[in-house]
Amino acid sequence: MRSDPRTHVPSLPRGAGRRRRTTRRRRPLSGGAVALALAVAACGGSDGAAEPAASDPGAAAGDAATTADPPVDDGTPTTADLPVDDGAPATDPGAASGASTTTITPSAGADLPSAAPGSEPEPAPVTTVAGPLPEPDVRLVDVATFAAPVEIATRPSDTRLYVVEQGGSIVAADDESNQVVFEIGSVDGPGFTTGGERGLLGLAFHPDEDLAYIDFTDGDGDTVVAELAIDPGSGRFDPASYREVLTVDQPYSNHNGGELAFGPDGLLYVGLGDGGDGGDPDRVALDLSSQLGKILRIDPLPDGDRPFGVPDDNPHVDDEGADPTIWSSGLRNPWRFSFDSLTGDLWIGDVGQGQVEEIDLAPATDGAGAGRGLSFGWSAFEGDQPFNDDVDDPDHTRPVVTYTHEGGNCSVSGGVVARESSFEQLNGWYVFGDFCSGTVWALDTTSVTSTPDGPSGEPRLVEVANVPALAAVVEGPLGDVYTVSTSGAVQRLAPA
Ligand SMILES: [Ca+2]
Ligand SMILES: [Ca+2]
Repeated sequence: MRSDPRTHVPSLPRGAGRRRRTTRRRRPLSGGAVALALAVAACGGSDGAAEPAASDPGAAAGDAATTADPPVDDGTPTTADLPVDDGAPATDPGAASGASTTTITPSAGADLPSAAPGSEPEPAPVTTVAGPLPEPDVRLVDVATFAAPVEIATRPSDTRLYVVEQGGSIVAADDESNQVVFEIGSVDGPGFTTGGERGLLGLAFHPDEDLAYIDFTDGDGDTVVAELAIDPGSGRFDPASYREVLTVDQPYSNHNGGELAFGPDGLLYVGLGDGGDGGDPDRVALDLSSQLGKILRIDPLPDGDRPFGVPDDNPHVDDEGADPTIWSSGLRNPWRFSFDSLTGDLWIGDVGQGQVEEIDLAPATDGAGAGRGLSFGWSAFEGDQPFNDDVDDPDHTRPVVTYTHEGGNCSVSGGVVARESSFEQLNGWYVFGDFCSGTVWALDTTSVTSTPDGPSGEPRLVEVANVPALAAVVEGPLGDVYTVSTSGAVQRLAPA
């Protein structure tokens, strides 16, 4: 069913005042494919070691009974999708201390800008921060342990971390307290399914209203986005206020997306995977009549008698047969994405099939609009490699970073650009990682950009930490950056 585009979008005030908005103009850069594979020196895997631990169903160490069977990709045994609990301990003190530099080697056939001495340097992307950035020397500080945490959200005017537990709870935590503010079982809703890639997967707070939005898997295995009112003082969710905003049929148990994020425009972005199985069997990701394999953009407040509004500047509102909620397409499982709080750029970690993981960058224009109408290529392409040859997407936005499953990698967990961290050397770096290898990388955002002709610049990546079962890298309420492991640990990036 196609809902009608709304005729008017309220001009929503911006969120919390600490966010800065600046204008960044990008110099048009000539193309030049920058398809890079990361060869992580510390891992050095050269054989089948990248096989994910999905076949280790007993490994969910210490998780509460309601949470987290280790996710198993039920479609393709060779495919690892988030989250796969590899059973590793929540913390590895030895791994947390040493930063090392990631070696970047071009993949076969990569068309790289020349780095030969004396050659004309690649013009640096124009940003508000000059690069190259000083390299951060990272140590991980334990914050607290939770039951299969998969995400952290922040609430305007609240300095607590809102930790999302896959089994259905949300815990507001700070140095002095852990308070359960929501349990999915308290609502009169459509049921709940957890385990594997299902469960309570996403949370975002409205920038201007005392409302929270959750993304979870219902009793039928479908994706639901729902709204709950919050007590502004305690942050507790009111179960009686539960209201369903959006339901999306899920044909398979995996690839459910789960990210919810309010953009710089005050609208809600919803990440949805391609529905699951393996290889996008129904070819939905490039099909604009399907909400699967997309990032949607909605105004989650009721619009007349409709449960949400469709912004009239969504890219496909006038396209016959297209779903008007679609913002970006061609995604396999955009498990975690975020907006750069300084630039408005959209950064997506899109989980690969069996070979290649990718980070996508969609630049904003004057601080907004990042990703509008863009396709990211799946399933015509997996990362920088052709995939299904019966679909085509020649003009898709190519990833700025790719890495292979060598060395134990299996599934990218998208992260965040640090901008206001008290760890000042981290600011300007996009921090992300891999679920299986636990490798956490920082990407110097001044080293690369994305143009209509393709990515430009040579990604400068530093391996900064290791977090087994890494589900997310997020920005906390005061700007610091945290890692989230489904094994339980939430840790903060701090100077070594
Ligand atoms: Ca699914
Ligand atoms: Ca892609």
